[in-house]
Amino acid sequence: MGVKSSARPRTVRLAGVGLGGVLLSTLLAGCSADGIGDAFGHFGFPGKGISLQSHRMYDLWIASVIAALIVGFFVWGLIFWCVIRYRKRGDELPVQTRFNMPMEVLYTVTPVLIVAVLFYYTAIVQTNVDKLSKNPDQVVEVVAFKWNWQFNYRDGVGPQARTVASTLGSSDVVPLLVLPVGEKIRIEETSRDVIHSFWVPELLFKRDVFPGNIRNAFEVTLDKEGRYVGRCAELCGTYHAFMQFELVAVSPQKFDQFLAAKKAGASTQDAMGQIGFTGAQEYAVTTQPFNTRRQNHSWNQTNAVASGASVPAGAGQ
Ligand SMILES: [Cu+2]
Repeated sequence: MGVKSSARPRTVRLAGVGLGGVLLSTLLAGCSADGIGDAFGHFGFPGKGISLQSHRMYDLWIASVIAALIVGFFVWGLIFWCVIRYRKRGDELPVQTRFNMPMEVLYTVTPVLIVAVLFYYTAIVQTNVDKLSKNPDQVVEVVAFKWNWQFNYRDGVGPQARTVASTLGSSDVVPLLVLPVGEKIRIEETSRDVIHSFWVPELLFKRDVFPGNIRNAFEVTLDKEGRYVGRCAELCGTYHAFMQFELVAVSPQKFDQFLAAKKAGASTQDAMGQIGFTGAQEYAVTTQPFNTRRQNHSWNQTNAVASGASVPAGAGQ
């Protein structure tokens, strides 16, 4: 009797799992995640990203959310169906279906399958994003320090390569990282003091910058010109929040001109001027230098004293 009454839900569940699996595989296999993401505000991501690598991560994210929603709607549906179908009708004890082995196996196997599928696609995307090519088109060494950035354009890969041009950030000028679209760019990271983290939200990617011998490297191929804010994403001290930079993605022709100007001794702002950015455009447009001078109103103590004075007697500390 117990087996008979549980037969229908099990069939429904099996059918649902099968359907979910097919949908999940189709979506993760790369059918149009873009359109769905657009329609639902990218499900929390800042957008599709500006590099080939970020598009892969974006597709994985959208497909994973959709897979989760499919499972979610299925489970919510079953819950509401049970609540209504099996609501209390009298004092008689309902049919007990515990120790139903097929059910128990299904409960165990289904989540394992879902995790395995998600793991499989995550591993593929991660391998792709972490892949380093033998001969990148550009190599940039990112040097982080308290509390700014230096970008060194290099003539090869590894610590033995030479720096051919450099941009150093200061408290007055936000450093610009000018890079070409459509080329394989290797970023090599090193820090002068503590651990920082290189983060351009639009790349949908960040990577820690370590001091010492650890030289983290990754590659991006940008596919959208524009200007994008970059930040330090690892709490590194008092002025951590001031560690901003700007990624300027330009055409390869403009990049070559920019680099030639830098090699000839031009400042980054002058070199920006030579490739068509004038006036305020020579400087960062997505962020601005912070005021590094501490002032009275930026100290919490001032407020603490003011509010402390208004605490009624006996209200405690
Ligand atoms: Cu930092």
